[in-house]
Amino acid sequence: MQIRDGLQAAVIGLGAAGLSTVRYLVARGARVRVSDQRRLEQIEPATVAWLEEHGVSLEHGGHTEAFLAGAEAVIPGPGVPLELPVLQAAWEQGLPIWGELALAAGQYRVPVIAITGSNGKTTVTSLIGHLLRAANRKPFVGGNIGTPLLDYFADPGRYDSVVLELSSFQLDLAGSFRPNVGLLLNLSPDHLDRHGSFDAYAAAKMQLFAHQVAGDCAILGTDDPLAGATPIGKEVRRHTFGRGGECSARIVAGRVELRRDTDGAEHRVSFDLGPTRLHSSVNQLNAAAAVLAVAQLGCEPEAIARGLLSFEPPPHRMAEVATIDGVRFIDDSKATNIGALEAALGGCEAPVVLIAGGRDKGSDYTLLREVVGRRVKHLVLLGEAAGIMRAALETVVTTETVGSMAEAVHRAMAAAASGDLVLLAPGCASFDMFSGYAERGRVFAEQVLRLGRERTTNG
Ligand code: UMA
Ligand code: ADP
Repeated sequence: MQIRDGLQAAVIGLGAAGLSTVRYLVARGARVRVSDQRRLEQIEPATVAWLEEHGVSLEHGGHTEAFLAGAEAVIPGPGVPLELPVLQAAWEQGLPIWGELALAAGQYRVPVIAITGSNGKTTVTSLIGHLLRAANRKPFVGGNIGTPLLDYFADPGRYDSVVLELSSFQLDLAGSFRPNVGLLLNLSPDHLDRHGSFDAYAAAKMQLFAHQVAGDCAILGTDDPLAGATPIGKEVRRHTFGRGGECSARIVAGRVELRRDTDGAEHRVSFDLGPTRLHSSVNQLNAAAAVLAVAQLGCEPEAIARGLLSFEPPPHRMAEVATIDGVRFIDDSKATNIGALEAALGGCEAPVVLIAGGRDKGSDYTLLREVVGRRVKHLVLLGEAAGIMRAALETVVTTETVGSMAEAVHRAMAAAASGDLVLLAPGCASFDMFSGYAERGRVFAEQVLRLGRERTTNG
């Protein structure tokens, strides 16, 4: 959207996205104020100095209704809960509430690929960025993956394409944003604590396609029936990926087969994932999705094949840590919802001792009964959700609850036999015990390596 010079804009939340929003608005001549729940001494002094220098007033230590006086629009950061009293007051006053995507809508002059889904977003976003670079393109890669999406506008001349990972929080307030290529990987329950219901969460994800027009492209993962059934505009090109025979990018025997039209003739190009680091069952899907997306931007098969070979998946996603006395330890700390946990177990061939639990996000763990009953020989639970997970799953598997990651690793090893897997796939957020999923994965790996050393010394 076009920002009017002098627009009175009220930004709520001064995290990475909030600060980027403030910079974006200031650069367009808006009169900006920002409010954050943190106390002044908790905010970076350099940020405070920048705000002062640019005439941005700062409310700290909480949000008041007075903050809204004279405001013409309110822009909350993606992690700011919409039921916050100050946002409720803004609704009641009839003020427009925009997310970052609503601000960015209509402003891009280069093709935009936007990726959403419950699981695989970060892997696919970084893979698409990597494949574009392998084809000598200059993509901006940002959004939920880490670099705020409005940062692109600070220096747009550096990029010839934009690749955005989008969360349901961002899509909830997306206004008329429309990607040239929208990609929905899958849909399973997540963030129900924020959205209230699965339907509301799924509706936010589907916003990705709400404003697409003729010539745009929607890419859907059809192995997931819900994602595959996403409604899209009549004129929008629909492409699919998955294991079904009709898919535009289909997975057959560890390869991605891409359907291409050259001069009106259809043929298939095949990419072997065997020699890449994308051979796990979920990463095969991710590779198919990414290949299909970059093909829409005209990337040639040779460049795609080169990019697939050199791609390193991001850490803490089904990462091998060590093998101790024949037991393989795998870190899938990023499995923070039940969909990712289910996918992780679905891809395991050996018997699994599972370490799970953490901070609950409103999930229904009984949905895991079938896959846990089939794949898990013992369940070690930790964190705040241990009690509800045990109640949901103890009829299908033996469980025990522990108080630390060190204990979890020791107990898991005691329950495992040579040839088994010990899998950390929590199915929950990490914030009850760790600063994030990365710290949780790092502590797990440290404990596994320590166990390995103990065994060597004693053995
Ligand atoms: N704050 C308030 N009042 C509130 C709540 C928060 O003032 O009621 C303030 C906090 O004090 C803090 C700031 O808001 O200063 C935090 O803002 P934020 O939660 O919007 O987070 P950012 O630091 O701006 O990071 C956001 C995304 N965070 C969320 O969506 C929760 C990051 O995704 C994203 O990488 C970043 O923008 C850049 O685009 C993280 C995430 O956890 C990785 N995403 C969720 C997920 O992947 O599951 C959706
Ligand atoms: P997101 O950004 O959506 O959280 P990530 O790429 O960070 O996705 O992966 C998150 C979790 O989901 C990890 O546990 C990973 O092993 C799992 N995962 C990755 N791709 C998929 C997929 N296509 N389907 C299901 N689970 C996946």
